[in-house]
Amino acid sequence: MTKERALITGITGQDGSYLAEFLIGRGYEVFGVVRRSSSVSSERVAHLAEQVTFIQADLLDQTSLINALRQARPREVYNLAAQSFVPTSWHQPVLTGEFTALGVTRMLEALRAVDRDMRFYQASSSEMFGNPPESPQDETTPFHPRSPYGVAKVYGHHITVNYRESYGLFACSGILFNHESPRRGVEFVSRKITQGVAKIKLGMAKELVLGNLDARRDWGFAGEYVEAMWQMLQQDEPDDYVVASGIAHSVADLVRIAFEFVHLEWQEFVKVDDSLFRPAEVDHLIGNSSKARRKLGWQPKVSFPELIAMMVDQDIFRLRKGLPLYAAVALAES
Ligand code: NAP
Ligand code: G4F
Repeated sequence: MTKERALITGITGQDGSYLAEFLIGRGYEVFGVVRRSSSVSSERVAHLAEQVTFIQADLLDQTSLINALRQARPREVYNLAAQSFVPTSWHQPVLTGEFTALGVTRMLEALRAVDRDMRFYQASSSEMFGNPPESPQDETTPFHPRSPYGVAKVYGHHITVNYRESYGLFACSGILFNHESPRRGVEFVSRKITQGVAKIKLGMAKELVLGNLDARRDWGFAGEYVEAMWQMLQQDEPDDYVVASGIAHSVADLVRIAFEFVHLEWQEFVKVDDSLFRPAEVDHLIGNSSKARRKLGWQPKVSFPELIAMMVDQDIFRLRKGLPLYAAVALAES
């Protein structure tokens, strides 16, 4: 039987690695877009190297995207690539716009040029809500982004909807709230905390320096959020969905639970540095994913404390074994 084919941009990132695993598990032939770099950035997918076909292309280069689609001929295209770190978007606003906003149009144009029947998933973000007028946020909540990243994602969302309405493409926008994992980038607050706690526990660090502890987010486990992406592309009609746990916690809660897991008092180790506060903060996000639960049958299973425990546990395991930062570790190993 011929395998279904899927192409993932951003396959070397957190979500790309989980989505590739998930699709391979469902019998897909997976193609992954990687950009040229002088050093290899494929730690997260090293364990999948034999099962994925990597294609060199870049969101900045239209021709490379067209050629990637011509080579892979996928049924499903998952556009996960982006400049995804909010603070960097203030330092590199134009580049963030090029990758995270215009990159979406380049992908959609590539799809239009090669095969309009391909199904398209756009990785939209709860950062689009920014300072929202209502709580919790759902698919109808107006956007009020608070960073160049959030603004770029609003563009990516609207252009996806626009191409669906203009050209009849099967294009979906998944508005995902924060999702974390042991493969999360170390600059994001969850992993910065769990790695910091692991280092302190092992005597490799003495303190953990953070910014705004009062910010609240709706955090879930990336490994199960990628399933919602796939489910969106299996529906009869394309649509947009919020994917969230429906529970918000503060950064301070995350800190407390992570330190409790290793039986340490967080107050003895955590310092707040004002320079880590953002020019404009997103104070409180909480998602209402009832549409995804109803129509996709999706629902999260891993709780917030379980997620933090998993991340601290694996950070301790990696540090003890001297494993790379993003190496996939089987849960049973750690
Ligand atoms: P991530 O770990 O930062 O991964 C980003 C990926 O994009 C990497 O594979 C990176 O490749 C690739 N990339 C960046 N610029 C590129 C370019 N010019 N051409 C080709 N590839 C490029 O992000 P993530 O957490 O997996 O998130 C996946 C997507 O979901 C992103 O679009 C993000 O904005 C969005 N999102 C994430 C969350 C979340 O909580 N994680 C929530 C909502 C939405 P390199 O390895 O070469 O850098
Ligand atoms: O972990 P963060 O950097 O994630 P943020 O800004 O919410 O963005 C992430 O989630 C979005 C979905 O809503 C994605 F679209 C986006 O790509 C990314 O994956 O920061 C979370 C909160 C912020 O309020 C920040 O001010 O944590 C606060 N924080 C406090 N101290 C910190 C720190 N954030 C970071 N990165 N580092 C700190 O030391």
